[in-house]
Amino acid sequence: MRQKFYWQDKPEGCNEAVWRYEANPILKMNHSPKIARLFNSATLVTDDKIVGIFRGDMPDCTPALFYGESKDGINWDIDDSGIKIFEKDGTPFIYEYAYDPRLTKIDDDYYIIFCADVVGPSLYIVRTKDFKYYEKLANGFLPYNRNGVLFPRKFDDKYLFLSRPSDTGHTPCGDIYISESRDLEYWGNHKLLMTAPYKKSYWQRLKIGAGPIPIETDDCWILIYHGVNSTCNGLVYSMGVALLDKDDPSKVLARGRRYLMTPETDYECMGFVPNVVFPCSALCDDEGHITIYYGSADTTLSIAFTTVNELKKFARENND
Ligand code: BMA
Repeated sequence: MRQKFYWQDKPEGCNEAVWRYEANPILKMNHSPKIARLFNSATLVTDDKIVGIFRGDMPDCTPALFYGESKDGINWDIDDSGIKIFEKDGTPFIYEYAYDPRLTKIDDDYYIIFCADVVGPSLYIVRTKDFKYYEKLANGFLPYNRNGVLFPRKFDDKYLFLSRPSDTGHTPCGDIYISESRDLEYWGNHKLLMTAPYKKSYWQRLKIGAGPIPIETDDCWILIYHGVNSTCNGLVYSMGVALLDKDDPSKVLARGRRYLMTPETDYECMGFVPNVVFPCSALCDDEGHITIYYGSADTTLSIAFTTVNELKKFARENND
């Protein structure tokens, strides 16, 4: 079925596998008096709308999570009161800040995975049925960890999860691990999936982290991820792609040595943290159209377009 979300054809003369929306960024600074910057955010298509969990930095610079809805994926109605999360016993989940959400649906439940600081940055999984009441599951992962991504279905009786163990600060290294669980609370059988550095591939030589929820295709999973390079002017965050085995995603079939996208435009190169493209979600329809949502320079939210075939071709052709 054709997409319900906004998607643009590849511009004539474009030789890239991913092309930016011409009117980026879609969400700009000071969206509301309560949200100064909206960037690394997660979206998902439901039956009648597109929903989003947004990372918004408040005017005191605290990162927090906000819920929003859209008809087209570009124009968003965002509730700036912020989502409130509860422990299973009904008491509030207390954290200092929360950021970089991912969003997926399994059966009738939506799951938000994000990093929050309770005793240092750690990953949490929250379940909601209606985007009104948010219940946190038991803490599945030890601190410190970031970039939690839950596969959108079970593999036999197991859920699969990607994460990037880290440290308390601007982690100087980081690899992607895959873990499994039968109940979304007890996680184990952790395996190393992908490392940084990788071959002669400088854009991803410092650290990497899973991006959007992986996209299932007829013969593999597409994993869009971010990779970081360290320069004398600070860190540069780019976007890349790998293909994982359809039945056993702990096997990497192909991984692009080139980046898919690196900061090039003003809104990616200038902002609170310059030189950052940070993907947290990708909408995909039955015809293979893909719209990637990515944070630009930790300041605004942007989108870029591609297709299932473009990403597979890119990963396979650059897998050297
Ligand atoms: C990472 C995360 C992201 C951020 C990126 C660039 O460590 O904190 O939220 O976009 O750094 O600042």
